[in-house]
Amino acid sequence: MPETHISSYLDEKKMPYHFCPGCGHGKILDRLNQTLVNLQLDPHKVVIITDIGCAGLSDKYFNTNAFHGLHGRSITYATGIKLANPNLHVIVLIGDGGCGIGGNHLIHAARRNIGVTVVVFNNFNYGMTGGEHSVTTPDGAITSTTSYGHLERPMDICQSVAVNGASFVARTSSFDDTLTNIFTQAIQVDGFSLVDVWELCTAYYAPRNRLNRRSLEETLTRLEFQTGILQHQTRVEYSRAYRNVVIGEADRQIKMRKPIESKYQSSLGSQWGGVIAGKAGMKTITAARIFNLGAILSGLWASQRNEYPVTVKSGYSIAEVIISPDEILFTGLIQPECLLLLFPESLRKVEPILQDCSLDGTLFINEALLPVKTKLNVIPLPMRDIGKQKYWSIIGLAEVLKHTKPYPLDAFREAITMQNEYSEEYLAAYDAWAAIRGG
Ligand SMILES: Cc1ncc(C[n+]2csc(CCOP(=O)(O)OP(=O)(O)O)c2C)c(N)n1
Ligand code: SF4
Ligand SMILES: [Mg+2]
Repeated sequence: MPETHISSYLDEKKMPYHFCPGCGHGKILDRLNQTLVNLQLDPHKVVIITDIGCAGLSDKYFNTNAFHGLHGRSITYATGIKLANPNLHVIVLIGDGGCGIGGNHLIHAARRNIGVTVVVFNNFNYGMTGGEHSVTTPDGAITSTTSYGHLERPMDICQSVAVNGASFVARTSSFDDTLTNIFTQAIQVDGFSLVDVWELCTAYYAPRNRLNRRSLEETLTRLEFQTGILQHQTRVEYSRAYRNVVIGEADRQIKMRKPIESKYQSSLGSQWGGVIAGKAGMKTITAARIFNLGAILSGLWASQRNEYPVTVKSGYSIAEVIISPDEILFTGLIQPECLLLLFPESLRKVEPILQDCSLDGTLFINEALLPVKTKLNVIPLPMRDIGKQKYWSIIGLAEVLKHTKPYPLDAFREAITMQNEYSEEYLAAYDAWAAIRGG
């Protein structure tokens, strides 16, 4: 509630409205203003979001927050604004044209039951651009694009949102004396609300189809489109539910997480990058994560970028890791110090690294893949002799650490124990490797 009574939410400097004489838009805005006056909403907490078209000119007349965007997208902006601050009263003013162009957004807003109010300025045509037909143009109607009579059935906006779960749905006309009351209920409902307001475009649709107040009501009857409050139900409102469930749970999980203490020392002086070229199902990405965890346990920063085909369970699997004594501000790996090549599935993908003459790195390679053409220093690894395929990524990284020493192997071993899954079998594989290869 504002501290002093607000007698109008309209900006007097902008008045009168710049609509054509008799256009229904002004009548609807008057009713909306009266609704805000009745409710005495804090103007700082009201956001009027307009779509495109003549209806889209409306927000500038109000002394509230406003947002004007692309045609058909007003409901997406409203959804974002309501999600950011559920305490706001978010009101969308949209034409029938916008409802066609952004029809899917209407349905999804209703399905989610996001707490925004949509007022449809339904004049059955694209007023602003010259009276073309829209999704609500009645069959038989003459418009600039349907000179011989419209052949399509008009979209029932109310039923479309009602069947998808809107909390409040009403249909009426701009001539309805109870419009303020309907708007009040729509704004007060805790959930998605929509009021479909039928009205006259006096420049195009009304003269072409001899539409006036009486024939507008006859059209409603002929089309068997019900009027009044069509749905009023209680459902959980989305923006509040999102705060409670998703943000609440995320906060809880973050608070539960223990920070990783650095217990080991690293002698790494500058950023170091490695590429692990594995195969789907062979835990390449898990092993890279463990490698990075070992780095963090050694006081380093770490980043990881994974790459695999859309068919995730077949083909190559590549992980790029960067570890550094300083914060990593760019996670792209341009010059890897090391390439660990374990499976033929990834060979083609790492070909550019193998062929790059400017690189002064080391290739740790499963010896079964030799020979390969490369300028890198090659260290062959007898993978078959030192462990099962499913542990090659872990064992291969242990070999890399043994030779390049960016941080101690003990940190890597501890990182293995910190995994929720696989830690026992990985540890057994690591210890068996250490016994054979002297880790
Ligand atoms: C994506 C996109 N397509 C087309 C247009 C052109 N355009 C501007 S206003 C308008 C018609 C608006 O009709 P409606 O939403 O019913 O509002 P009215 O003018 O009738 O109030 C169109 C098609 C646009 N701005 N953006
Ligand atoms: S063109 Fe139609 S919708 Fe636009 S202001 Fe004129 S009467 Fe209203
Ligand atoms: Mg229109």
